[in-house]
Amino acid sequence: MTRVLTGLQPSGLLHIGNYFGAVEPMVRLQGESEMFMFIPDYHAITVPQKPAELRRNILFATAVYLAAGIDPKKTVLFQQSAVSQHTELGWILNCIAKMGELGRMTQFKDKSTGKGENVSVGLFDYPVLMAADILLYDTQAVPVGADQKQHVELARDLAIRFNKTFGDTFVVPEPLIRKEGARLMGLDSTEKKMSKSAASPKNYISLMDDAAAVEKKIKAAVTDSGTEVKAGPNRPALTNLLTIFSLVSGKTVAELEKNHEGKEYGAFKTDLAEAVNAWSAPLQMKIRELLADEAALVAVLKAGAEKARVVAEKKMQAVRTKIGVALT
Ligand code: ATP
Ligand code: LTN
Repeated sequence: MTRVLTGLQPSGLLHIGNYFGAVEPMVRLQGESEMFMFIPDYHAITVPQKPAELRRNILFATAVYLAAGIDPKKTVLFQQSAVSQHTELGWILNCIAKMGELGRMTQFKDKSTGKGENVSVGLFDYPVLMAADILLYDTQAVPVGADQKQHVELARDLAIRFNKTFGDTFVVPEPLIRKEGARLMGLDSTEKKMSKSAASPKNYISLMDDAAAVEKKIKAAVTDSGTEVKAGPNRPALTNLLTIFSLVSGKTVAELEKNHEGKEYGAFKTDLAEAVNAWSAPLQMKIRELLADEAALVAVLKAGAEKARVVAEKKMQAVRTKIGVALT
């Protein structure tokens, strides 16, 4: 069975790009793979967080995964900070990672631009902790959106480097990036991906947006010149909207184009907003139900951490021996 692992930062807001890029692929793989899904709360603190909010966001993320269909009997679901082997391996990998390779990470460049020296060391070091998350579990496949490919490649490089230096220890992981929907673009721009840290909320559709907000955002979304509801290489805006439509409705882009032949952008957008809302309403209801029982969410994470710890500690024992710090 393939070992699969992913995590999404608990930032309080999840948009449909996050959902289709990383959550839904996990749900689909359940049952046919060995699944690990965790909440990278120590990644979240690479930028300042208010403690009470972070706590709430960890519980929210847990509720979203469960509502999406992650089954704790089939997926080991846990909090990163509850398994201290992540930070322990992170430190060791820090000692083989190079400043140069981390400096080339585009996410770091994007997030640090304009901030001068005033960014945390953690933000720079973020991908090394991510490599530790992946390598601890002998992960073979990492479902992520296209933007995280470079980070998974760093995890590969570090695994190969460690194995060469100290002997075979880590499985070399592969990113698992879906064909359609691995990089949903912002609604307000065809140049930038949908992103929770976008300047305007018009950039994204949050999983928790109500029907009116979704309609407003979709109505305001940029379109391509012309009037046809058609995807194509020179039609980035309609391609993006049709991709979203296809993801939420399960219909193919070709089918959707056919259904909207001769219709104007306005009517298409109304249909799209309806489809998004029909998809998100039951999900939102489940999320709210789950959030109402905080103790149950905490119990799920606790049970998951116990299982994860066993796997992670076994790997760490091998690592400590290989590098020479284990004395007995
Ligand atoms: P930020 O923009 O603040 O960095 P984000 O929206 O990119 O946040 P992350 O928490 O970095 O979200 O990503 C969580 C997961 O969602 C990752 O696997 C990432 O690749 C995926 N993802 C993020 N944005 C998109 C997108 N626009 N389309 C598809 N997948 C995405
Ligand atoms: N960097 C990822 C979150 C993340 C992750 C991981 C994803 C942290 N550790 C391990 C996959 C595997 C992001 O979504 N921004």
